[in-house]
Amino acid sequence: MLNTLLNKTIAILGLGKSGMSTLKTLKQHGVHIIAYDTDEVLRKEAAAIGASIVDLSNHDFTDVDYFLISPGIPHTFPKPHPAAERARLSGTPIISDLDIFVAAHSDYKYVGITGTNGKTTTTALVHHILKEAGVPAALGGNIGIPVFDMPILPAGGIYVLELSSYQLELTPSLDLDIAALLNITPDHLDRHGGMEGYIAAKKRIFNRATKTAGTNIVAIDDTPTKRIFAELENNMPRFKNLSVSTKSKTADYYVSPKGILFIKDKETSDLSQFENLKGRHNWQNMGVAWAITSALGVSNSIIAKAISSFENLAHRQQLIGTINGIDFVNDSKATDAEAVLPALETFGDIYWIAGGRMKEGGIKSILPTIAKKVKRAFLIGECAREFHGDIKKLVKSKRCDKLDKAFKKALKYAEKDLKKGKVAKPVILLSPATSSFDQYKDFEARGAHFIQLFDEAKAKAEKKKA
Ligand code: UMA
Repeated sequence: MLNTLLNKTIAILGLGKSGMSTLKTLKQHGVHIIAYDTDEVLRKEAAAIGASIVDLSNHDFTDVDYFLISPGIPHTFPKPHPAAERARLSGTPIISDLDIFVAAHSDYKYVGITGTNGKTTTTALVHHILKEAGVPAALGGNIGIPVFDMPILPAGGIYVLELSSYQLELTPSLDLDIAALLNITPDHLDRHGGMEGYIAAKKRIFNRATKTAGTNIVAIDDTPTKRIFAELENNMPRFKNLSVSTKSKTADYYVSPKGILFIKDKETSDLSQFENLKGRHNWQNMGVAWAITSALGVSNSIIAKAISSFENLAHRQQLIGTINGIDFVNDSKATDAEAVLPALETFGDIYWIAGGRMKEGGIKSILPTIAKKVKRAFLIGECAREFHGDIKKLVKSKRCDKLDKAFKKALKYAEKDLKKGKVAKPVILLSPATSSFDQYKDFEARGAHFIQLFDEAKAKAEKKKA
């Protein structure tokens, strides 16, 4: 329990969502906290809650029992934050909010879900299915809900956690009942010293602090996850190891090219019926969510019913509305090329808004799909010039710098093409293939801006009609 921390000193670096939430909870339990953030407003807020404000970059950590670092601040690659170096020198464990939470609430069941793409949808879906099945459950982690903001559940409750590679590196106390991995493609490589480091971080989801039994679920549709599943079968024979696949018929959960889910070869459900979770990538998400909730004892009929009532999440292929026959889809969460593919594959006649701060590899790996599916591209942010260079011979492309301009131009061209009968059902899709940090606080702020522009355009169109 948190009382064991009563006479300890915890240093918190980064007072964003997770740091501030931890600070508030620990202060309520009388823990001594020293804290720092480069943002002065956050420092003042923390001081008002009772933290001692100390610049941790210059701190001698010998008086600190645990060093809690925000997941976005590097502690190893590309270069450790000076405070992380100091903590390491003095032997202070470097941990996350999750590590304190799970150690302090060890009586509950935990489900953890990771993967490069789809983890937010799958985590929210698992939580929704459990709720519909009448199981007390709470949702948190990388999904945007810091673990200390989750409610304390009644006995028998299940915490469903979305876990990022950053968090997995900082949570040695993790002791999941069910650990699930969706997919691994290159992402955050600078933070993990390359692909092998990234794979190693993802693999940590299967480490258990104490448990000697449980369930591991792996979607085996890419090379790294296939390799990891083989390792689990060899090294963790006392655990139940289940595979999910949209490619391999021998997987425990196999989804056929038509979307039929077979569980251990038995036809169980037609996943293509779920209009709220369109696209093949969602078959993988549903397959994994099905395997998790089934392992927790939920019946197939309740799972199917719950999936049909699931509301898809904001910023992930979120249909925000229609103006004069043109659909607007906010996919701001698609922060790398791999994450953009599902949206490009799902929609037709795409007027694509992309760009921002480029990730490793840019969009080179998806050029054939861009050429096939995009009618026109409108490029924004730091990498607009580079993306334009990549695609200008394949599709009509314009550099727009800011989202406002890209939105206006996309709408203008979609209206014109629709009027001329060049397209039947245009979709203006924000699916950036980049991080947002060159122009926005995060992908949510970028998506919110897109929605605001839509609301303004919709009001204008309605006024014109009236
Ligand atoms: N800061 C410093 N010094 C520095 C650098 C940063 O003080 O040198 C401060 C910043 O001013 C800021 C804080 O540290 O106040 C950074 O906060 P953060 O963004 O690292 O962390 P939180 O706001 O606590 O959000 C984190 C996750 N952020 C990251 O992993 C980058 C959120 O995931 C998560 O939802 C939240 O905890 C709740 O658990 C977001 C994310 O982008 C969605 N995740 C990545 C992803 O999905 O790809 C991994």
